[in-house]
Amino acid sequence: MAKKSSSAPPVGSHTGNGGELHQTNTGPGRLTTNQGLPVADDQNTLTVGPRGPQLLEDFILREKITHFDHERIPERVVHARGYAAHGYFQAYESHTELTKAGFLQDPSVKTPVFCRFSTVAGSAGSHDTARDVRGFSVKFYTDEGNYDLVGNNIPVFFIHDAIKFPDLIHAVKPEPDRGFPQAQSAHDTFWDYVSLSPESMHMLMWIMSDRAIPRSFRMMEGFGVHTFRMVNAKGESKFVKFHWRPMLGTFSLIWDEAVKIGGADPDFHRRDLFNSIAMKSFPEWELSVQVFTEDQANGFDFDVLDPTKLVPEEIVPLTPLGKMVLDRNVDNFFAETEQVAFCPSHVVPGIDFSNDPLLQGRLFSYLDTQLSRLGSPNFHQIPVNKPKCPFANFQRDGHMQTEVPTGRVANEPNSLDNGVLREDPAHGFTTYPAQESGQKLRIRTESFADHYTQARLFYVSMTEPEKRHIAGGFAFELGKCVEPKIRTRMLGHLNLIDQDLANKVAESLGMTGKADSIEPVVKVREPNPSPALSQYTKAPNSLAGKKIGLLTTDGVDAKLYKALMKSAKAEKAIVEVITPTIGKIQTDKGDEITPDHFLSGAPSCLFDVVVIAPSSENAGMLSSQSAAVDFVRDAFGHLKIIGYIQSATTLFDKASVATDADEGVIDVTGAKLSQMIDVAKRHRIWDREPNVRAF
Ligand code: HDE
Repeated sequence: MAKKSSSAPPVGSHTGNGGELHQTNTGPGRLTTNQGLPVADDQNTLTVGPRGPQLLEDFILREKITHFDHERIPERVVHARGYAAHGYFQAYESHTELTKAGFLQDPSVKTPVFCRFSTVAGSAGSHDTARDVRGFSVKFYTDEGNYDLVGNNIPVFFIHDAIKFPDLIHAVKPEPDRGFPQAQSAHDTFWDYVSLSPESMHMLMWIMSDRAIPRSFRMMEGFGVHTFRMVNAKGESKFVKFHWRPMLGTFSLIWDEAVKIGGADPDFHRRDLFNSIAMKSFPEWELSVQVFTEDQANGFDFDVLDPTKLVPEEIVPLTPLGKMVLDRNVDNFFAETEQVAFCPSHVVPGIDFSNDPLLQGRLFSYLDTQLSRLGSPNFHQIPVNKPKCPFANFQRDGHMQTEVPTGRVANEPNSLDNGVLREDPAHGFTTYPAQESGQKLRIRTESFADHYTQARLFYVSMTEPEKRHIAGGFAFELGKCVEPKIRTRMLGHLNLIDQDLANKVAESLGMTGKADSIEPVVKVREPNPSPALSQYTKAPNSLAGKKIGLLTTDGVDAKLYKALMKSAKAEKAIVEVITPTIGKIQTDKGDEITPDHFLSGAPSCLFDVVVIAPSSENAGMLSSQSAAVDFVRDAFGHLKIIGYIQSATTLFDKASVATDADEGVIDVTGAKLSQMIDVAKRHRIWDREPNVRAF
């Protein structure tokens, strides 16, 4: 007889902290088949003799492999890569005048939410830091049913009309003949399409800006994009635009840094969200609306139904509604993050739509795509999608029906079930009775025709570093286009947006004077800058939520280490220790430290601020490591605040970074550490940029 290998230890029943979202297991410790049969051996298939053929009879093997073979479902056609968490929303006060939506009435009520962030173009396995718009979807499990606010981190969109969406997405996805590039807009089909669609110009400015490479989901704004309606109990309606503002402030990566993070940690954003919540440093966002009447909207010099336009906050300021806190990681990525189904048509009484043609198209698309993605019209029964309030109707059957509806009747009206389920005209959803009339037309309204003024508005509202990055973004992406005609066409559009921007991009491409001449349909107007559009104008001076990387060695100065930990904690930041090897190190006082990373796996792009502090005995060894040299050089190139102690100077020499290069390179010996912490709150040394990246 062949000797049997030992079976894996029994698996206990899994109970996560979610309470309701986990699979049912049998008794503790017992592994079974899906039919509940206890499994005696889960490691060896049934064979004839010890080396003989496998038997078809082995139903345990077949059940396990068959289930595995069908584990994957289609990924989302857009927003395939995402990460999510649970939390709650709480209104600051009652907003009765504005809306009758129940979850905005009572400040003592915490409405559970599920929030998913995503990139758009890449597939589920792509990297987090691609240049892309980020999805920002929130499902509010309200007492009146689920409300889904399915937004993005950019307040405008590429196109006016839903009928163009498949073309836009086909253009940005990998080119169909060759199947690349993955998760990138920097290729011919994308730029060819958008350069032939002038309505994309405003969104392109945002996509080429720092907004498209956020530092963290926790430091990212969100927008409903379209104009929506809010309706109060008196039936009065106002238009609204939704805004989410992160309490930590809005911050971004530097492009070169984003590219390097893509290799060093493709899960950078999801790891960041997961770890923050696990450490109980819960991310928060304020939900606000811009509220305006139809009359006000008629007075604007753009059409509020046009999703390529925003309403400047200088014209309509934000009204804060409440706060969202994400305080619980998912128990199971597939069951929750992957299977969640958001849908812009999931509204509650008090929230309604506008005639934005992009929004109207979305109202159809989401349910439709979810039918094929989740495989059945019963996907609302999946725990993460299920309303937390009671729900009941006479919809029946279908694939994967998991409920057992009882009773003889599945129709209404009926007189057989004592009228249990009936409509509720007093509380049910009623559509706002907007007055509509007109011919049926397939045309583009002239009120959407100005494609350049708000693109210019965005550019002129930026700070100098933000402007530089936009120019750099265009130059990088157009430089990746093979067809020169795409570049000359785009330069023609940029000439209409801003001459200086167009010149910078043309110069970077070596194509000065090569722009196409493009005639706008309507004259480009000179907008008043909107400082609210610049993320760095309103960024807080703060280290909260950020990460300091301490590159050190055995024998690290215990005093410095402790002082750094203490200062970081006081600023709500964290310190992670990086050493050339991952084993424990000792301070000069003999205390043990377990490093968080070993050097070759943790380049400086993973940290917001770095401190280089080897012991004097090990400084030579550290400076002989190319990863350490790159660590310092990249931190400087990425405009980071760099702290150092004297023993690090050889390493700085090797990295060609002068220790007195600028105010961001700081000796942190003794009391000078607090000076570094203060400077680090500024996030980057923007003035360094022209010295490290000539434009
Ligand atoms: Fe989406 N979008 N979209 N979109 N969208 C989807 O629905 C679609 C648009 C957004 O985390 C899909 O379930 C059309 C704007 C987010 O699960 C699909 C149009 C905005 C997510 C779909 C748009 C968004 C999606 C793919 C043009 C910002 C991820 C998978 C009319 C306001 C949701 C799915 C999640 C997902 C269609 C444009 C946001 C195919 C047709 C504008 C955040 O239904």
